[in-house]
Amino acid sequence: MNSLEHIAIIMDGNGRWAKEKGLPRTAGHKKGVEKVREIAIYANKLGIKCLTLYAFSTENWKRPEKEVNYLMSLPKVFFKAYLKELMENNIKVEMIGEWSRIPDEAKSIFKAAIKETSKNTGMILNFAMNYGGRDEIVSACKKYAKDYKAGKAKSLNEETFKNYLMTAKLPDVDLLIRTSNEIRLSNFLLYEVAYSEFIFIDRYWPDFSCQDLDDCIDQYNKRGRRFGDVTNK
Ligand code: V0D
Repeated sequence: MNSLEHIAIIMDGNGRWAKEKGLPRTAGHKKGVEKVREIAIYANKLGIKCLTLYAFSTENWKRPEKEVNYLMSLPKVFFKAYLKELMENNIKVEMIGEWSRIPDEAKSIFKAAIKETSKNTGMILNFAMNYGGRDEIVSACKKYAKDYKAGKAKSLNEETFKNYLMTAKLPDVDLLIRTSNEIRLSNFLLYEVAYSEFIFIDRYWPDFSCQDLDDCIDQYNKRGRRFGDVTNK
């Protein structure tokens, strides 16, 4: 069986879920938050080391201001409702993305949650917030150039470059799941998914279940990952 340390999920379909039910989009997002809790607790119980969730992309700023504001209120809703449970489950919260544009209130809530859970040793629940894969790579290049200029840089190769990415300390992504039947990467973890398995599931994120996660993991385990090598690692 292939080891499965890091799962990344593009949580798509909240708007469509709501529309089909005749509800406002915000109702879909709210349901989506509850789903984040359910899946995170379950993944931690399964022994997954890291779960990266695409919460807000650099593209999402183009949405109507009201929706953006609502989305930015969700981290607070999430932590208010579930921080205690995250602590009880030994889950550690982390974040990747470009912090600068995040509203101050949301930013201070993240910081508090990251700090409060920093000593937990269970699963890393990693939120991608105002994250873009190309932006991450360009930022890494800039950081490297700065180190190079200061004479602090090691020679550049795939391994040393990884250290400049926001995911430097995280294991490689083994499995990437996208819900809602969209077959695109949408600028999510570009460098990190070089050898990942991809699963696109026809299920809106609010309807995604622990059983669905089990099914994805079963599928992952059935696929022999070979890294271009003939031996099955
Ligand atoms: C809406 C589906 C949790 C996707 C899930 C700011 C769209 C629910 C968070 C969250 C969102 C983020 C950071 C954090 C704690 C919780 C979240 C956003 C959207 C965008 F530290 N759900 N969630 N953030 N949705």
